[in-house]
Amino acid sequence: MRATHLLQGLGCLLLLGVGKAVPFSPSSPDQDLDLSPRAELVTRAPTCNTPTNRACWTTGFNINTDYEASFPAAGVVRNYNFVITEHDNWVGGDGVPKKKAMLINGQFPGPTIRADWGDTIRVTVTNSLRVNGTSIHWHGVRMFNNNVNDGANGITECPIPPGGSKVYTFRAEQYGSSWYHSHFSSQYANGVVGTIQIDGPASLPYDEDLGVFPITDWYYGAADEIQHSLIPPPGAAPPSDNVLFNGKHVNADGGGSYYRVKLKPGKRHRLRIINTSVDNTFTISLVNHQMTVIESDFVPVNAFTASSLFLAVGQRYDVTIDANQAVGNYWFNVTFSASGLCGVSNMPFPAAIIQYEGASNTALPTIRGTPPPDSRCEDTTSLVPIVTRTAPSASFTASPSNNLDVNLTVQNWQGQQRVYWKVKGQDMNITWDEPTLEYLAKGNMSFPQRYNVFQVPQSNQWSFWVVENLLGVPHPMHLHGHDFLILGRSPALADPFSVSPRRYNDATDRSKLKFTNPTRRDTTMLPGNGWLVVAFRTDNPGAWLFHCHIAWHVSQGLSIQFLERVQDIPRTVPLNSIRPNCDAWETYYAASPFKQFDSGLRI
Ligand SMILES: *[C@@H]1O[C@H](CO)[C@@H](O)[C@H](O)[C@H]1NC(C)=O
Ligand SMILES: *[C@@H]1O[C@H](CO)[C@@H](O)[C@H](O)[C@H]1NC(C)=O
Ligand SMILES: *[C@@H]1O[C@H](CO)[C@@H](O)[C@H](O)[C@H]1NC(C)=O
Ligand SMILES: *[C@@H]1O[C@H](CO)[C@@H](O)[C@H](O)[C@H]1NC(C)=O
Ligand SMILES: *[C@@H]1O[C@H](CO)[C@@H](O)[C@H](O)[C@H]1NC(C)=O
Ligand SMILES: *[C@@H]1O[C@H](CO)[C@@H](O)[C@H](O)[C@H]1NC(C)=O
Ligand SMILES: [Cu+2]
Repeated sequence: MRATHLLQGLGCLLLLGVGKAVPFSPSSPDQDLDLSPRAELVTRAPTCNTPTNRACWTTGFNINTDYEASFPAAGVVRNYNFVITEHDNWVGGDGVPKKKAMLINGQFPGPTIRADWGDTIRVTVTNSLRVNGTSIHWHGVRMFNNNVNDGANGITECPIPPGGSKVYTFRAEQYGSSWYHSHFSSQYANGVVGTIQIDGPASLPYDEDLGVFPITDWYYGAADEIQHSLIPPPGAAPPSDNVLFNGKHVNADGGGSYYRVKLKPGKRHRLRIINTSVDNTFTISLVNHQMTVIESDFVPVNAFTASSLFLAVGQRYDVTIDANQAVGNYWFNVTFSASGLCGVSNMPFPAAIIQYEGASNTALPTIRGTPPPDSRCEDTTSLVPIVTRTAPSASFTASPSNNLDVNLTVQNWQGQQRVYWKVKGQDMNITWDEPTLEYLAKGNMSFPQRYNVFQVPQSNQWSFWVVENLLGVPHPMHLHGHDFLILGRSPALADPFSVSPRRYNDATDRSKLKFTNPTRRDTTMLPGNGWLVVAFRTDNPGAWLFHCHIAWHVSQGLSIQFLERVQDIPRTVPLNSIRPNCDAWETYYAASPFKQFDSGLRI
């Protein structure tokens, strides 16, 4: 195996962050909507959104509305009940038993949360696991003035103990497609994950909305055991056992079945593709069809057409697909980078099937198609957001204070060698029952070094960060509480291990940065032995994680937290609201034989 392979699996730690601050004033009474995935909403917003005009939403709100400035008044409250349970040798959607599954409402993927733009979402999470805590992070949800609902245990809350429950409440200020997942160590690799669909305007007309389409790597082992096996060097991530499309796929022995995406001939369909992987990043392509991207993460973009798309863990693409080919079945392929740098799978050619109405329900596609160009593990930065943002170039100075370097070390831990990922020389290692917000509640600003706290105190300023990768392994970097502007990065190389680290050099690299409406999203790739410059505006007080979204890496420490406008946090969120759950967790954990053995954070 190549060294690059070995390193790719090193765990990142993830931190979750949730925010909440704006008082909610729902205009209609709560309704209990027991929505199975893709079920129609009981109550829809009145809308001018039609197949010929998707840009329209409702009076005063359309595709050009800046949703960081305004969004529709509180509509319906969407109530969900999530009960997380534990299952041994659970037979998943590919027909193979998984040693340990942890499922929401007994299903994988978990229930789809569906709401209209502006609605209030309220999810009651009950932990019915045997011994694990849990916390649920709502990936990409801005959580404006709502840090306490970000679901990052050890940062914004204590874990929910077995037998406990917690209500998460937040507004659907953004619209589009996303997902949620446990942030308790590598628990989401056991199945604690589901999708979010928030209906709103779109940058292109389409006829049919096919809903969410999560694609994920899948492991037959138990997440805890895999994570334990990564403690000693090289600590490299294992290949996934399979790749599931909306929870389904064939298995290596020929069992299981392909997921079929149904298209209506002659119609234009919207599909919300979400990478809910633990480790694997991949490229998708459709035999004989193009995809038109209309939104990336929660950011609507000028529509553009592509024959293949690379999705890092956590990234989403809303695409339209025209059913303009002969009625039949076509492969929907997932392809891994030949470099192995973006993860590997024991399932070499994962695929779903695009099936036209009128085509055989059982026949397999016959055209193999052409493999897409190798992604080199690099996401596109040519997306053009419809609502523009410009960062002031004069405000950007690269200095040691905004430099974050990512490196790997091996250190002694409890008498054995252990792999750590460090940012600026420190691996993240939080204490579950002392979240950052608890420190603030006590008025204690003396955070342990291992909390990796970076203060951004000024209000409504642009905050610039230069991230440098001192190793060849690329990392999908995710920020909570914000979309960041991707100002620039070094190009991905076919073999990033062949060069020494390329650091950001202001004299030669500044001219390569794009300050005027660059790609804006919440997750992007940090190139191997390369650099990345991102910027966000300090408009959302809170403790927000910035971490690698490879669950194994976040568990191994690859995370920091931005403590944004700490003086404003207490007036935007009720810090004492986290106390009851923390009390319950402390009581539980003191008596539990199952202790934290990693950063405590994973996506
Ligand atoms: C989480 O649960 C798994 C499976 O029950 C167990 O093996 C592991 O020790 C638990 N970890 C923690 C930290 O509770
Ligand atoms: C999902 O993200 C992971 C990690 O970045 C990546 O290895 C995988 O290829 C992605 N999957 C898709 C379908 O893009
Ligand atoms: C798509 O997937 C199918 C089924 O695994 C495979 O036979 C075909 O070669 C793949 N095509 C491409 C372009 O990867
Ligand atoms: C990165 O880590 C390696 C191994 O621990 C170490 O030798 C090297 O000096 C580190 N690089 C920097 C720039 O700190
Ligand atoms: C603040 O937290 C630090 C780190 O846990 C601790 O050492 C210190 O005693 C605390 N200070 C106060 C005033 O509680
Ligand atoms: C995290 O920090 C605690 C407290 O200092 C320490 O006991 C533990 O070993 C650390 N965990 C790791 C994985 O280094
Ligand atoms: Cu990583």
